[in-house]
Amino acid sequence: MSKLILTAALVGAEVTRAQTPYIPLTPAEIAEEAYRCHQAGASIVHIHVRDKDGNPSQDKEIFRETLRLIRERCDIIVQISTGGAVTATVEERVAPIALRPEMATLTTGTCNFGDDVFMNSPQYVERIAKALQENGVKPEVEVFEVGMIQNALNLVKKGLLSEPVHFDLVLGVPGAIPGTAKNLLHLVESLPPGATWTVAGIGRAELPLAVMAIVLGGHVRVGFEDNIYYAKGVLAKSNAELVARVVRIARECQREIATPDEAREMFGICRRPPAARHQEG
Ligand code: KMH
Ligand code: ZN
Repeated sequence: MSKLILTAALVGAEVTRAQTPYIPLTPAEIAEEAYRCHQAGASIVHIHVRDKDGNPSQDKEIFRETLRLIRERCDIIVQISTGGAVTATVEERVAPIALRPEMATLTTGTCNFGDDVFMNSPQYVERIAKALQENGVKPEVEVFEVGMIQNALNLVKKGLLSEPVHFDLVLGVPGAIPGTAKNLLHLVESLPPGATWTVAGIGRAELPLAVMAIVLGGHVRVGFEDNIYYAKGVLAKSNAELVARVVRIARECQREIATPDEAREMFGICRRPPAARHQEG
């Protein structure tokens, strides 16, 4: 089995300080949290950013500053969100891709998202896929429903997405595919040959689905974007606590943890020289 790639989804667009005082919101807080997760064993951080009032933002300059501060602290792979918040326009969502991060997300279909709709029309998806391709950014395809896998394969046919495709299977968002073991198996069995996959279980689904991914040969995402609790009623004090627990379980299962460079190699990410990283756009 390949080494386990751990992603920490540090902040998201929805979680507030009222829900957890431990959520990092400013570029400096996000960079510090990225460093802690790197030390705990994560090789990728998935990041959103917030404005000065703590509201979700796709502002390229806030992303630029956050990327710079993370890069000062450690060599973790930074994966930016092109999903943003449900209120973001497609142009806002595309904007930070010009910074040419090593990775970014690409959701390949529309779904309900709590009381809202996470809009990813074919036109939106193609717009984002093209921007990723033009900027040489490795996509992580976010799958909230099984049909989104086929939509990704249609992008491959159109030449807008390169194989092998890397998927993030997101289970447990209210309004989309529920976070059950059976659903994870169905999604994994629906992937094309050669694909790699990570699982992101939302809320209480985070831990059991992470354990399944460890033994099935997938990869794991944890973090406050998906789940703010360490145990029932007990808030995690840092994203790094959630990362460290998965590292301990994986080691007990004899699954080694990938370093950022090993993850780059597994995902075919061309390592950009430090000076060239995040300087574009
Ligand atoms: N905040 C969600 C509406 C992504 O990062 O690409 C979308 C999301 C997916 O978080
Ligand atoms: Zn996200």
